[in-house]
Amino acid sequence: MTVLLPTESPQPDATQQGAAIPTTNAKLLKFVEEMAARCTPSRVVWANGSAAEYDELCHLMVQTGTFIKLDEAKRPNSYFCRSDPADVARVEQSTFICSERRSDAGPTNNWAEPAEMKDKLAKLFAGCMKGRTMYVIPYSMGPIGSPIAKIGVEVTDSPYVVVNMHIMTRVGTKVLEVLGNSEDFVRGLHSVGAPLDETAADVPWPCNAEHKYICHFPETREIQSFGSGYGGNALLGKKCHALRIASVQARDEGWLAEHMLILKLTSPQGVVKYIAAAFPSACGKTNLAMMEPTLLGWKVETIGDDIAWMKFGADGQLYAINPEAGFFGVAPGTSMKSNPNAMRTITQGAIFTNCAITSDGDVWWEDMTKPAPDHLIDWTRRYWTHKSKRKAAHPNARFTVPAKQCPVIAAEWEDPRGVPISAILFGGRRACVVPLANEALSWQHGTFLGSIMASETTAAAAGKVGALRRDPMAMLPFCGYHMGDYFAHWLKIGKDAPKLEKLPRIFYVNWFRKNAEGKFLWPGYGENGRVLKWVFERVCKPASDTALAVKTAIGYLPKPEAIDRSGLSIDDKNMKELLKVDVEGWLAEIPSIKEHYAKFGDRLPQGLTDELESLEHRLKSNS
Ligand code: GTP
Ligand code: SPV
Ligand code: MN
Repeated sequence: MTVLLPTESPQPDATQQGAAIPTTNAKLLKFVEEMAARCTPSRVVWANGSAAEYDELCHLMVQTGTFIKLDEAKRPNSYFCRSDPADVARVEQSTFICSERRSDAGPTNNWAEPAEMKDKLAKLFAGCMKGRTMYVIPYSMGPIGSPIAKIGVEVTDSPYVVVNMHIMTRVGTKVLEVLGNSEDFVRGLHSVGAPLDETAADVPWPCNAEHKYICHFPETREIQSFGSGYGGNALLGKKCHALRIASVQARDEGWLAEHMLILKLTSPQGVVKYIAAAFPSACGKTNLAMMEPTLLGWKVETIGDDIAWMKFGADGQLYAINPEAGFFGVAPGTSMKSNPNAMRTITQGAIFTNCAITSDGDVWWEDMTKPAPDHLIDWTRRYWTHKSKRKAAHPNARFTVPAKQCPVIAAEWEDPRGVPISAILFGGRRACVVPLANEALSWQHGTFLGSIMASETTAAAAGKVGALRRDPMAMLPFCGYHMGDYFAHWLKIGKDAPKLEKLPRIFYVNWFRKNAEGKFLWPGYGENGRVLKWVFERVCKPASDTALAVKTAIGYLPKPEAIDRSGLSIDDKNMKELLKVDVEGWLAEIPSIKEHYAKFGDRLPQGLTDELESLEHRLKSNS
């Protein structure tokens, strides 16, 4: 860790602390100087990404009461942290795309004029780091030095952010070496927005209850985030950089930055296919990415669990990389039954935020074990017993853990060339209408299916949970530009594909179908391997092959016997329900799709209007 010149009370010779500024990059130095002058921290520290730095900051946070060290025998090198109850998730209503033109942010994003927003933010950031340390975090999204990696620098006053960025990205001096004097880096400014008076004691989770702003300036590749220390609001490499800013770069440069997991599927014969899947927040990406298929002989290994950057290779195939280095996964619901590989990943070296703690110094959350422990301290720091009516962990409680600790991380997960994608899955939480699995009729039809995706909202974002909303490609909160242009970009990727026959095939899946009593019809988790097997078998054959699927009004639906049910007790009635074309349900949905599409005005590509018309036509001639 490099400790440098305090901006207020000057220290005689910072370099005597062994602290040379680790870069001569003029643009970066200017950025850091300007941010320090604006935010007036008591000192500036350049993060070097070392294990010693990580330990030192964790230790510091134990001393300040932000972290609790978990029992070393139970969960080595792991920490527990509780946020302010007012700072528990992404805040979509406070997230802005400040493009030069309002129309470039589109109807699905909050927009503010960049200069006006910068003025407003300048007032909030002025002096906001008083009494705190400003950390400078140079990070790489993607393996350091790889041609597909992108560099960012996050300046923050939160040591919690520094240690989480250590896990989630590649941080440190090596990044600066690769950056050299290049001006090509994303500039991120983050503050919890809670200046410290000399007299006032700090709180365990400083944040700003009144003012939260997560702002993106796509044209100048800048991010300014104020007031929240939680997840995607504060770890700027993740949603802000790798999705909102990167999606704009991807549009300009002809690639895709997507909210997708990447998995490696190996058949009993040893044949490998790579699959990417876009599900909205808290809808099953981490679970699918590291699941253990119940079907004998099939294997899933993880490449990534949240974000995929995809580009065409010289061979005409779409290749995907995971730009992240860790998982920031939903804790509640994670158990040896639902996601054993996640449980094995977090046995050590992890940070847990907003879970409950046990009396013997370990963490707990809903469904981790059954029954629940008799008593706990819950995420709100209150005594909790299994009779308490409230949840012990916040529904958006998360673990942060290095990807390399995952026992099923694929050997090639850091291959800078990425992995060739054979199938793209879209999916969400839909209690009805959408079948268990369905293959798009074409790339354009697949883009259509992605564009009309709907899902029930979850605790990953502040606001109502369980409300059905359209979340195109699971990118509603993450697309950095006009969603109509984003659809057009997807269609263009399909049209410009160097080799059409090598384009990934597109599927729509739904693990969340419910019966009249509100119970899930499909067992999910490891049983989803049965659907992956069908996807695998489909992509091994041309789409028109009718051995495993029947062409219907909504796409290529699995034939009932095509989903392997060996060893699974699910009755025929449920299976029929899961695999039916719900003509009435789809017809009833058409007006809402039209309403959704109307928002995009003349920026909705014709190809999608055509698809909607054809769907309506096919459904009507079917019924
Ligand atoms: P983000 O990190 O927010 O982007 O979420 P994610 O898409 O990675 O979600 P994750 O895999 O963490 O899943 C969140 C919750 O979805 C889990 O805790 C489960 O409760 C539920 N879930 C995941 N897979 C399944 C499934 O196959 N069936 C059912 N019924 N629920 C599932
Ligand atoms: C999501 O909400 O999709 C997440 C968590 O992956 S956060 O990093 O907070 O965005
Ligand atoms: Mn996510």
